[in-house]
Amino acid sequence: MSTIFEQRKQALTERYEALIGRTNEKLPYGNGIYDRYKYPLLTAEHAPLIWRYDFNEESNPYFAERIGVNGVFNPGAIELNGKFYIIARVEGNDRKSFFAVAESSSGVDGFRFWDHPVVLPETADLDINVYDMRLVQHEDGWIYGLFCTERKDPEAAPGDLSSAVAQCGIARTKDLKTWERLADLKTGSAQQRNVVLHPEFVDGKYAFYTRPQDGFIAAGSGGGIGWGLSEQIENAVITRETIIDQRYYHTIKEVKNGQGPAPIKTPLGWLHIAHGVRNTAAGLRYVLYAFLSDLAEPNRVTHAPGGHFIAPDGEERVGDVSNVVFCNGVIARDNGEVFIYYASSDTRIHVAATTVDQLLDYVMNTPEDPLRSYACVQHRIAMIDRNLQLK
Ligand code: M1P
Repeated sequence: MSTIFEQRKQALTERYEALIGRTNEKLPYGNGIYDRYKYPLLTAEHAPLIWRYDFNEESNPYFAERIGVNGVFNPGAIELNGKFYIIARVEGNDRKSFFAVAESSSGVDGFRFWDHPVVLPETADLDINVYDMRLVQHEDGWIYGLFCTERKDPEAAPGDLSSAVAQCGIARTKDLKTWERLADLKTGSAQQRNVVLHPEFVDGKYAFYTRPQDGFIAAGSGGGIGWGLSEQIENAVITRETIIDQRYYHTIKEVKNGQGPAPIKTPLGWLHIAHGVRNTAAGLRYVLYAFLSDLAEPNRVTHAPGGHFIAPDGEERVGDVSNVVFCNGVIARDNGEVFIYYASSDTRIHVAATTVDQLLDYVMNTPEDPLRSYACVQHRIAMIDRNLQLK
């Protein structure tokens, strides 16, 4: 007769292995721009059992979960030596996030976390929470991870336990295992989130996409996605920050926006995926949008399709922070395939598959947001009339 410990350990192990081994499949139809996959790639249930359960029967006779995982979301991504790696934001039941690497041979299923989460060195100003790492293979030879480091606001009034300061942390690695922490990015903005390193030098300098903001949540006077250069990456400083992708009234990015992963280099320009946020009676709604910028001047937007590119759909709509899709990881393969890794509702990770050709077609042929209902109708009627001629 086996013990409770043995029964539970065996049943949970079998369930875990079935989850990791599950084959994913493209959902039918798609929209001609990208294809979603049926199953999330990573969820809290994908966190290894050795992270959550004490495997010693004497100290854990019920095989009870000791250190729970609440969610796995907002992944950075990279392809190295033919393998696909996601660096996920893993949030414990205690609300603290950390980074962990999961590896797959296909990029669309079979993601398995390495045994140990990332040990991210700290600076003298200790991080309280870290999240949303953007992985960038930079032309200087390092893989950089830029992430949000959050600390309690030292200026907060007594009793205010919520005010926080977000800034951009920088770490680098060659193998995703050993990380060197550099000083946090310095800019003139009170807060920064969604900072991304451009993969190439621009005018011999390190180039950053930023998102200046006045408050921890509110962008305030922060007008959109910013851009700045730094002479060096160690003790990086941006002295001049300009807005390259502005927020607008009554658009999908009215309240705030932020660069997603580092942009993809194509012969026709840099392809960007970003998120836009608007307010609703049900709270903030996060969607993804895309745009193209100039090859020689990545800070000059050349094509800006109107509306969202990916919006929460089906189960994606619900989670810890509902009505959110967020992307900080993409893999553009040498054969033109693109895997977009995105999270839904601060809870789980999905993949959408497309190609550079499809993305270029999308950004170059989708009309810009004309900012008024009447003008939107004119766009649509023009297409309807062309189609009627072709029917
Ligand atoms: O909860 C939605 C997202 O909110 C923040 O993004 P932003 O700074 O653009 O508002 C981040 O905390 C992000 O992690 C989170 O998914």
